[in-house]
Amino acid sequence: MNNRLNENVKDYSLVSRRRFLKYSGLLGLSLMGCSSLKKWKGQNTRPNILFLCIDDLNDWVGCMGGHPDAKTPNMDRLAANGMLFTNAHCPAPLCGPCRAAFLSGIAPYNTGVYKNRNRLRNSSVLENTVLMPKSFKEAGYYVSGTGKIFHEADHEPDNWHEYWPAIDVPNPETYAPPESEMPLHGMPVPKKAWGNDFGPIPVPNEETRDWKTAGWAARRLRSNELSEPFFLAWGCKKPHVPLYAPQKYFDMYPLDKIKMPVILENDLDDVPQAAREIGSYSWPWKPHEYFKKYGKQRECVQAYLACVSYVDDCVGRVLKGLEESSYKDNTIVVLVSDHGIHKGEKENWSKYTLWEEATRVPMMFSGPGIKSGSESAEPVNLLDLYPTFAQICGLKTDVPFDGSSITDIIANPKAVFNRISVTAYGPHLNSVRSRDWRYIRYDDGSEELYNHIEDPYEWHNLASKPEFKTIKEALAAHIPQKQAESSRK
Ligand SMILES: [Ca+2]
Ligand SMILES: [Ca+2]
Repeated sequence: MNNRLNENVKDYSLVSRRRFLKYSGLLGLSLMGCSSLKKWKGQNTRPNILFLCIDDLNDWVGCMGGHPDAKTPNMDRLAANGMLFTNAHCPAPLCGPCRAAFLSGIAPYNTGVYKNRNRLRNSSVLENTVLMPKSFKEAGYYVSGTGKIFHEADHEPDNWHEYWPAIDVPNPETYAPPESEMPLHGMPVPKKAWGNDFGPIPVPNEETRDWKTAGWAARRLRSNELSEPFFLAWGCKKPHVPLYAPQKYFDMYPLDKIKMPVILENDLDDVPQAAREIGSYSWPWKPHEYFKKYGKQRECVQAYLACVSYVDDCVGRVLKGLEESSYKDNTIVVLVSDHGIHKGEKENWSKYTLWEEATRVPMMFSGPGIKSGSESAEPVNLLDLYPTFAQICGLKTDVPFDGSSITDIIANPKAVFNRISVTAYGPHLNSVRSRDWRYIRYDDGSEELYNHIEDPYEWHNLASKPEFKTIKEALAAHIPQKQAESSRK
């Protein structure tokens, strides 16, 4: 243990140095221009990017081991054909701020976009920032998309050459149960809680949104009519609540056979009060109490797993389109989720927390120059996507990135780079993840510290133990001292 602590402390100084270079712009400059292109595995032409962005998918993906029952053969195959980042995290544990961050390359603590009510362009920092799709456009890529990439009203038509179903309509119609039948779960929750409904719906895939958008993406790829290089983005809305999916996906997970998440009784006993004031634990309608009272935990877990398998089928549909196209050998497929979600752990049934369940995301890269079956436990963040694309695809951007390219990890999956991932949920409300540790500091200064080697479920808060003072301070040093106020206007 002591060795590990010492090693970590020593290595943090290297990370700090890299962060300094990054902030000073030196690293950013070195990533740009044609010299980096030549380095991308000897490719003569710039690769296409097929970007698959899932909404609210946690680590309940077969290859990530988050849930032993999860059936996700398509995502598993994608990971097996490329590289899986097993320690990838979100910049913010909710849709809007996370997407604002990875689309701009700038972290919430620098933009002030912390909550879904913050519009991306209302941040004075992001007012004129060239966002990721636009940057591809400016670099000569053909840029198209469908589904949820930007968060709702943040969608910007001029970032794209083409969008489906329309340039200013990012999502097609989808089936929703009639109000008279809601909520499908049958608990007498207040109406404002119906958005968190779950249950099987009596329609085939063809009447659901993600199946439709996946079909468009697959057709577009299979048409062989996209001009190259291209950036094609598919934004998948499930497994975001409400957890509705066709019955056949529920049938894949018989209720009596589902394994429930591993939960420690009274897990919240050793966390600060501030931790109880975020996440669904803090919601007035107390979802956890409802689930306990009506015994619905198992059904909710089943519904989430059902939606995950539905999503996986949609992923498979898009990938089949690519495999049957002329682009399959020159396209890098990147799959991520915007953040994770709790399913009862720490009495939460939501995102909006700074624990592993909410911050950890699937991230996989597959395609030319990426070794099949490679895996890295290096902490990475969705903020690293834009700088990575900039390097691989030669995007000439001057965005002051808060992340950095992960091509060094792709080239050396087993190497240890001692990177750090920071997640933000408000000014001075941050979580830091290293390879082995998580440190959380709330805006009232209260703290949590978890040793992921010995305590992967973050059950035992070590923050108050004097013997961990050094490691705690080393992790805390990665939290930016200056943090933007909320940008909401
Ligand atoms: Ca989301
Ligand atoms: Ca605990």
